[in-house]
Amino acid sequence: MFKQLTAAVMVLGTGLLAAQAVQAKTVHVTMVAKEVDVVIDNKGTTYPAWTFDGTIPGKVVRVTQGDVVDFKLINPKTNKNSHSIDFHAAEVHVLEEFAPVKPGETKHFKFEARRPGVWMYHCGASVMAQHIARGMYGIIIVDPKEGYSEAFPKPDREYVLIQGQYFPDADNYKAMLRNEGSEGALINGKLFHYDPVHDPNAALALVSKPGERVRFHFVNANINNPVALHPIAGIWDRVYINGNPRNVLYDIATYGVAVSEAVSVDIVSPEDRTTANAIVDHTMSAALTGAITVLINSPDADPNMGKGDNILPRADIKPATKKGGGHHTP
Ligand SMILES: [Cu+2]
Repeated sequence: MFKQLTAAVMVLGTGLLAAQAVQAKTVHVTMVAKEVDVVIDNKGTTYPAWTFDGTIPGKVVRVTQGDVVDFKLINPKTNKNSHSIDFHAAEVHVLEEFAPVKPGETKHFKFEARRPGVWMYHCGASVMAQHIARGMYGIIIVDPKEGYSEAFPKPDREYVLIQGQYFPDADNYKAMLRNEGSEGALINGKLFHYDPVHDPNAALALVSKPGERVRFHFVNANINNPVALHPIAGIWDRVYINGNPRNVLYDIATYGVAVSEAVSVDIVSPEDRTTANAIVDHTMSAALTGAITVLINSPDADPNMGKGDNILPRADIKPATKKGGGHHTP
């Protein structure tokens, strides 16, 4: 009897916990616009970037569907330019919440993340092409309030990959608008960031164990070019358009990602052997200038990679003493 009661109480307790887990909350997010030099490749080439919080891309914002994002953008008076933020997950007023913020000013607004999925955020200040090309973009993940399900299984690991176009001539926005002068593809802010095969200076590759489900949250932050997202030596087990569990496709070789689109794609490697994939933008002009990411599926995979706060690994490369363009091909 006592055992049954205890079990009943435990079930009740679990139910309460589950109910609490989906209760909407307010998530406070602050970003500081920073016009700073950042390292743009694995050998330490620096670039005069415009950023959220000093990195390309900005930090991962992660909330649950129904949460209110209480957002603050600080534009320090030491900056030269106005900046703004445009969350694709927000349904607001483009001329109010998303308005440019002058140096020395702060913008504060709230929005409810009503719809689940993965969404780009970016600066929309003029000239927008330049603000995005120089690095002001990131991802907001809105986890579905229902949680995981058969249609949307819990992944064993997750990685964020954000692709951008690299324009070494950072001031030449006219060239950017003509789509001229782009000399590489950035993945999470660096050329060949996770590709030790094509870049001997690359310190990082992404990892999983054989048979694990790895979910990539991918954002096309190019200013002009679509992306042909393909896992070489693998197949996307599922593609969730815009990261929404209801928008599922199966068994896809290449998924076309429009400019500003975000997508979640799953890969499940064979259980019985070590494999490796090259996650590429199959557009050759992008792949061969930086958009290749190596995923190694082996039993000795670091158990911490692709989990918790480690879904957007950043190689910590010291700036090289000599400045210059970072153009190189494998
Ligand atoms: Cu900006």
